[in-house]
Amino acid sequence: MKLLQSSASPYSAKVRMAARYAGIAFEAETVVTADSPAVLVDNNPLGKIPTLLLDDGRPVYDSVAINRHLDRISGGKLYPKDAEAALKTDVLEALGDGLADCLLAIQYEYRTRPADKVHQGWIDKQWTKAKRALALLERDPPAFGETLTAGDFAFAAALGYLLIRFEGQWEADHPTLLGWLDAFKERFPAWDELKPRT
Ligand SMILES: N[C@@H](CCC(=O)N[C@@H](CS)C(=O)NCC(=O)O)C(=O)O
Repeated sequence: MKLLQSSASPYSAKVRMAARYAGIAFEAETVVTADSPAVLVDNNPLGKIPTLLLDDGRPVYDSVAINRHLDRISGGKLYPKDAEAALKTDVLEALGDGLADCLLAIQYEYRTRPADKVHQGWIDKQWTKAKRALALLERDPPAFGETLTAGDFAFAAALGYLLIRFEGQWEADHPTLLGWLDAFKERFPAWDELKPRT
């Protein structure tokens, strides 16, 4: 299998970590989405990463579909079977991915518009959403189960993205989240290798 991905992408980091945890090997190909390379857009019309190419050539996207696939081929290593635990995992994955969506929207606003066209109101709105998510998680951090889940990887990946792209803007107000990340790293020593990086 080949994963089209990038080092900084939080959804790519989520999938990289989940695959490692589930014991599934893949070849990683770094793509620049802004260039719309053929290998990406011919396989995913949305031109987004991560996109997983199966050995038979079929593409799988988005990151939730990839994680679900990894879960099935690993015999259920990423999503709990118990209904209550599965519900918590799904919502945590959605919150981690949704937090990343807000952060990406801010980055794209700066990256894709000329400086005089950057819409500060849009940026503020996305940052407000991100801060609400962080405040909720700071008050009520996700409890670790006996094993890590797709939810834990999504949340860790979003925090990793915050660390590289929003450094100094959130850490002081969220000591519990930094503590959660430390506890995650203890449970997942490959964090330093697979986390979002610039
Ligand atoms: N919901 C998608 C989001 C993927 C996504 O937005 N990835 C970004 C990179 S982190 C991307 O490909 N951006 C390029 C674009 O939107 O054109 C997922 O979970 O995989």
